[in-house]
Amino acid sequence: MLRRPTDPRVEANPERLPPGQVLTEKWPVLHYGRVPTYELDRWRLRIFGEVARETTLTLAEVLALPSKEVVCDIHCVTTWSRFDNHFEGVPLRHIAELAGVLPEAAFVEFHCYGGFSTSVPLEVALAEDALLTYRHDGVPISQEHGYPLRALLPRKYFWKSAKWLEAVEFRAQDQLGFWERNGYNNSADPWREERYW
Ligand SMILES: Nc1nc2c(c(=O)[nH]1)N[C@H]1C(S)=C(S)[C@@H](COP(=O)(O)O)O[C@H]1N2
Ligand SMILES: [Mo]
Repeated sequence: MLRRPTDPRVEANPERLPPGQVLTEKWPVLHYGRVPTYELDRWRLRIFGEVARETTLTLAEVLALPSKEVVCDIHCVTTWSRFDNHFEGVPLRHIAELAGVLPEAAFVEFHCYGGFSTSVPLEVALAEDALLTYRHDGVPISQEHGYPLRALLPRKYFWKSAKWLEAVEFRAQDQLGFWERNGYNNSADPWREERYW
């Protein structure tokens, strides 16, 4: 991670880099536990909880859903930020509509390979830039970055962007996730430096 105080994008707009963050060009790989290798014909995405229609999708079905591109900056709690990421995927809004999210739902919990989980308030998941993403900068999300599907919640520190997603649960009450139980701030707003408890 190189400190680049002279990066033209930061010079042009110093506010763009949240407090305490350092710009990086590379995309570091960070997670707890090992990287899964899925047999893709067995991978499923399950959508459940406070919904009218519990739904299970194959990868082909996920890829066939309406998609959009989000260009965003990502901010990791370990202080690296990476600008201008092009992500493509299904808006979480669309997933909520598909399953018929109920009025009781107020949080979304992401369940991943190996028991990893994280959560956000419903309004964060329904924001325009919140995706289930399968492409980054024009290529499929790589194995170590969450293939075949990960969450993208660019308004939050990047640990909320769960890799190797297996289920999306709409919940009435919040449920602390893996990092949140281990000292990370559940709100995770990079602009307010909500890093740890
Ligand atoms: N399934 C899973 N997703 C995860 C994690 C993890 O341990 N398991 N770590 C989070 C953390 S702490 C970070 S910083 C980002 C890193 O994403 P990257 O490796 O694509 O940069 O993934 C997040 N998503
Ligand atoms: Mo992280």
